[in-house]
Amino acid sequence: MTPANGKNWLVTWQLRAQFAAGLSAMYAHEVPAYATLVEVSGQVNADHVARHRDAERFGSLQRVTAERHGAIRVGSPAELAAVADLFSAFGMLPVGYYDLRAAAPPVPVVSTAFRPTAADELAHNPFRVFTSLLATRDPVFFDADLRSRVEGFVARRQLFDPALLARARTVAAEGGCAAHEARAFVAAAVAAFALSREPIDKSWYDELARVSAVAADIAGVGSTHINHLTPRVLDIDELYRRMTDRGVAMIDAIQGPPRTDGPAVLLRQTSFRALAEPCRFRLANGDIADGSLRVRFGEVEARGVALTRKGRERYDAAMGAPDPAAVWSEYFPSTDAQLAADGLAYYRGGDPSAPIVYEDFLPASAAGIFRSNLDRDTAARDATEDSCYHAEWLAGAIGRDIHDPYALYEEASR
Ligand code: OOG
Ligand code: NI
Repeated sequence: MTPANGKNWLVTWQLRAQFAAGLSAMYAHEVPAYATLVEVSGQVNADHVARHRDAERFGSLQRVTAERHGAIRVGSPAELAAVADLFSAFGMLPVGYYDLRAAAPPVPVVSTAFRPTAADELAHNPFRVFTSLLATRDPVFFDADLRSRVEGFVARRQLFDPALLARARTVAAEGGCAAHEARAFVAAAVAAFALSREPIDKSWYDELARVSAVAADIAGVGSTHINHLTPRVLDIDELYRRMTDRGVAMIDAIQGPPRTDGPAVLLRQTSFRALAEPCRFRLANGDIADGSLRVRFGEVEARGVALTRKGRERYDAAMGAPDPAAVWSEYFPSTDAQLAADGLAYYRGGDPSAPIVYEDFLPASAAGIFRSNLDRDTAARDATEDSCYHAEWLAGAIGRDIHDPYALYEEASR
């Protein structure tokens, strides 16, 4: 029987919306500061729309207020391939390649983002998940002995029930599933990203944490988890003030482009550390002891127009200045019309009143977000980087195309 989009059948974007809402409900329940963030974001957005005539040019109040991205981290290409299978059921495909090892200081991961790619899918629900893979092959971070023990540990664990993955592949192939089956499928997918309460092997976790807090978070435990879920706001400076007024200690700065009078470009983000959460450790003598870990945090973002390659080069140059805000106008014009005319940003059909929203991430910001939520940076070893991580390697390792974000923006602009 060919599935039709009726009330007995849910299509991909409807499942994606349920998945995002399910994760949000779980996260709000477990991380109270996230619930505060969502509440304040909603207020900031409503106030902003009430005061600014063109406030919805980057998306309707409804889309922006419902919008989220999440982040997860995995330990091997096989795990990343499983994530790709699961997310494909929700119409989320890998887009972009981010090498956070190139950040200063480096983070030992390479990443992609799973998201819808077609304009109508994005309009229905743009949920995306930034997904990082631990760079065990890079000798700058892992010596041969630790690498093999980490890879062995990861190979022995199972992040997802094989039945869930099989179901996801079927849902992806059929473009949706029967309404009466959706609840159980989405609930199982959401549950796979809950913070596990299983005891954690303390000596293994501590050994990894001494090398890299990211390695411990990824490979020190038997499961993966959503480590943040990010609402979108129309005015991130105002959000920052209001959260600070509520007593939530935000990181020092907003990452990404400075606030300017001209059109918002790319992505601005800020975050706060979540509180320590209770966990259980298994000690060397087999005893179980109560402990705590700070592994989940809060983040919020504002999105602007997507930049072309030429615009992105300008952006990177401006951000290289000691005070990007001070020199911004030397790099970017102050109107959409000029951004469009100069070929710096994407607009639908070239119409400067129709900006195309940036749907992706920024490596420097991502590294900053990682860092701000870790106790210590990763120590780089004195070794030659010969691991050959790159976008094509990642695509091959997970057996899927990794979409080029520029190609997607080009397509949307035509
Ligand atoms: C991902 C950090 C990157 C963003 O919004 O740039 C990120 C992580 O901490 O796992 O989510
Ligand atoms: Ni994030």
